[in-house]
Amino acid sequence: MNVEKTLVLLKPCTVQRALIGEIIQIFEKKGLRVAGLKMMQLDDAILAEHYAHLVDRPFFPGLKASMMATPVVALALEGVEAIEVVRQMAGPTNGRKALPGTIRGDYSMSGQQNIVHASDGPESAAAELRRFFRPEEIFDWENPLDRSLYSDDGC
Ligand code: IDP
Ligand code: MG
Repeated sequence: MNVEKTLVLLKPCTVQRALIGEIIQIFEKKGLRVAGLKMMQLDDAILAEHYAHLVDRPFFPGLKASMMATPVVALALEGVEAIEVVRQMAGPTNGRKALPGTIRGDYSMSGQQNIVHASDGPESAAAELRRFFRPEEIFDWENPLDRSLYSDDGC
């Protein structure tokens, strides 16, 4: 049973548009478990690390400013194959290209102000969870409803 944890950031555009609760509810309704949750103000250092693959792009200063405009909400979400499930739920980067039914497709008209960050694979999920959470801020809790979320073998 491939239970994974993945990192989601609710971006400042989401905080400003008062969509924090609505977006968290989408993940909860899907059956993803909230294993960690915190609000935090990002700075230059953490964004240079988090978006290291984009530091040389012309839009990087604007991206950084947009990610520091307000605090973000960081979520550690858990579930079977959670990393891929959450990426599918987020949809493609550009909200104008993302299909309706995805979070970006339903809530974003932008390639930058696109509501959520979601880890894109097992290595990045592990690194990003370490970047945004201390170990004691991520919780493993018993959920009796797991039996109605999954089959006995996790299917
Ligand atoms: P992802 O968030 O779908 O994984 P990445 O390519 O990793 O997409 O880019 C990280 C973030 O950088 C995007 O979510 C978006 O906010 C921003 N971004 C990506 N491409 C552009 C662009 O061309 N212009 C402005 N911002 C961009
Ligand atoms: Mg990415």
